[in-house]
Formats: sequence, C-alpha cells, structure tokens
Amino acid sequence: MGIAEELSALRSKALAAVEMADSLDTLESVRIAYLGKKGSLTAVLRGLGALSAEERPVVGQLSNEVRATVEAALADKRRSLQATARASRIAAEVVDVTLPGRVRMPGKSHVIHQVVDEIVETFVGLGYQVAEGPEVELDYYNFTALNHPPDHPARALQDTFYVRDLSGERAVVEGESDVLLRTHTSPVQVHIMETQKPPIYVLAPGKVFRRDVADPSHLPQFTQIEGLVVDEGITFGDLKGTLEHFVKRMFGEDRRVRLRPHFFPFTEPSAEVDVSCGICGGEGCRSCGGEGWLEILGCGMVDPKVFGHVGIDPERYTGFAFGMGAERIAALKYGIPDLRLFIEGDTRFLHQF
Ligand code: 2NL
Repeated sequence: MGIAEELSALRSKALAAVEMADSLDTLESVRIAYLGKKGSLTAVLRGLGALSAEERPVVGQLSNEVRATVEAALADKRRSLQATARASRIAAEVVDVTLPGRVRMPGKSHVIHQVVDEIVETFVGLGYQVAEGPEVELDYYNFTALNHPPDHPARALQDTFYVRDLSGERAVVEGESDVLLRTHTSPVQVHIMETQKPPIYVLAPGKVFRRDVADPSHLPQFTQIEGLVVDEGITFGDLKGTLEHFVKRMFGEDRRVRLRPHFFPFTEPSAEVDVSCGICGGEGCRSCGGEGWLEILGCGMVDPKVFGHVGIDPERYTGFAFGMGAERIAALKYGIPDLRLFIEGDTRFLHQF
C-alpha cells in the first residue's frame, strides 16, 4: 500500500474512532493515538523521506488535509460531548421545589435554665446581686457555719456525698473540715457574709447534691436557688412581702401565698411556703391532691448563731433567707408530674419549652 492509501485508511480509522468516543477522556486518547507526537500520522509521515521530489508535496498536502479533517472531527465531537455532559449535570442538579423543607432542630436554653433566669431577673429587679461558688465545699461552710450540730442527720453518709482522696480515705482539709458536694447553695452566702459588710442582698443559684434515689419528686442532683438579705431592721414582714412579690411574678397575680411554721437549723423562726393551686384556686382538686395549696419553698429569719460564725453583729443586723428547687418550681409552673423528665435529655420533651 502506498503512503497516500495509508493516509486515507488512517483518516477513515481516525474518524470512526472519534465517532465511537463516548467521553472526553476517550476522545483525548483518540487524539493522542492518531495526531500525537508518537501517533499514527507521525509514523506514516516518517516514510515521506523515501518519496520522490514530485510526490512529496502532494503527499504532504494530503497529510495536512487528513490532520485538518481529523482535528475538525475531534472539535465537533468534543463540543457535542461537552453539551451532553452539561445537559446531564443540569438534569442531576434540578431542584424539586415541591419537596417538603428539611426540619431543623436548633438548640435552645434548657427549661430549668429558663426558670432560673426568670427567678434571677425578678430578684435582680429588687436590687439583689447574684453570686456563685464551688460545688465542692467544706463541711464547715455547708453545715457547721449554718448551725447544724455535729450529729445532724443531713451530715450522715446516707444523705451527703463526701469526697475521697486518691488513697480512698475521706478527704479532709487542714486536719479538720471534711470535703463534700454541697447539699444547698447556702455556703455561697456564708462566703459572702464573711467577705462583705451588710447591707447584703444576694441570690445564689447553682447545682446541689443529695444522696437521694431519683423518683417523681426527688433528684440526687438539682438546681437550688437561695436568697439572703442582711440589713438593719429587716423583719419577717419583709420576708413575706418579698416572697409574695416573687410568687405573683412567677405564677400570676391571682395566686396567693401561705406560710406554715417549720424548722431549719439555720433560721428561726422558719416556715414552709405554699402557693394556691392554679387549677382550683385553693378549693382543692385532683392536681393539688385535694389540698388547694402547693409547697414551693422554705424560708426564715437568719439564726443569730449563723451571724456569730461570720462575724456579723446580731444586735445591729437581722436578716431573712429562703431556698427553693428550680426543678420543683418548673414542675409546678408547667404541670410536669415527674422531675426526672427534666434531666433525661429527651428533646421531644425539652423542645416544648
Ligand atoms: C429549701 C429550704 C432554705 C435557707 C434555705 C439560709 C442560708 C443562710 C442562712 C440562713 Cl446563709 N438560711 N438558707 C433558709 C431557709 C430555707 O431552703 O427548701 N431548700 C430547697
């Protein structure tokens, strides 16, 4: 076969290969195979030197035509493959505007946090400062300074979490005070009374720990909020007025407050505080167990013995204090029958608030 026949056979094969190519990658391999430096056309043209002077320009021109034809076919095919690729990409990217939107669950403040914030705002509005302190405390600040006798039942191992050191022994600081998880936030207020002079108006929210088994009305860890006022001329009437303001802000203007005598080691006199039932208004119904009243907090006038421990003159100053569980307040506010729901982390429950 002469070189001219070889060139036209090569053209047919190259055009057929271009036509067959089904992707841009295959098309590029076809180009390299026929027109590349080591391709078939170059190989055929190597025979050019053996031709006569008359044949050479003819064959040279033919080879240019073959190259131009194949290049044109390659360009056509490239455009068509690009158009196909683009069309299928667009088809794949089509947005179905009739699809329902994706449901998003943004995080939110925990209901207990919301309730704490609301209580804090009420007392900040009355001029109280907010104080926090360590969750690990000394027996002295948690019990002794608060007038708990050495044999008080709350100090028992069954009721309080005592911290152990690395050897497993009960941790003791300076050879005298046991280390424990605070059972109330009162120690925060003891620290305040040690370091600040009256007038003191302080609210102490935070986690507290008691060795209870969780049930509908008890949690081994809960959020306590205590308040303390120390000033000249503070009376039980101030305590009652303050709590009435708080209860109406928290539960509604139509709710009433009732105090029942009680005992706490750190206050004298002491009382437990009830709010009238929001369902029956005090008549007694199923939701308040027929009582008409729901217990919400404990309070009293600060025992002078507590002032003695922190160096406040009980002849000059009097004070009141109160304490409540935020989980219990939240349960009453929202009618939740089991405190454990607040700590289980079920977002179907928590996202309601
Ligand atoms: C409750 C009752 C109460 C106090 C807490 C207190 C603090 C100091 C001095 C005197 Cl520093 N008292 N706190 C007083 C009465 C009751 O809490 O039921 N808590 C969940």
